[in-house]
Amino acid sequence: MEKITLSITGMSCNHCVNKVENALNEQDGVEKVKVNLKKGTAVVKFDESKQTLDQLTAAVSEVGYEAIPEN
Ligand SMILES: [Cu+2]
Repeated sequence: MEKITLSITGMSCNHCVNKVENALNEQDGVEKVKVNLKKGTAVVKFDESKQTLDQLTAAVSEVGYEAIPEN
């Protein structure tokens, strides 16, 4: 299991948080997602044999936000 933090640009309210959370939760192998609106981050726990960092950032940009890995 891998745990990463994404810096998310463009979130302004809880609606944005839900969109990002849902987009990440829908991805294969994603176990847990925690989005923090104030910090502008998403912490994602996922199975690295089923999911990639590139695919996760792509899923976020598909719903209209920019995701950059912090670690
Ligand atoms: Cu919003």
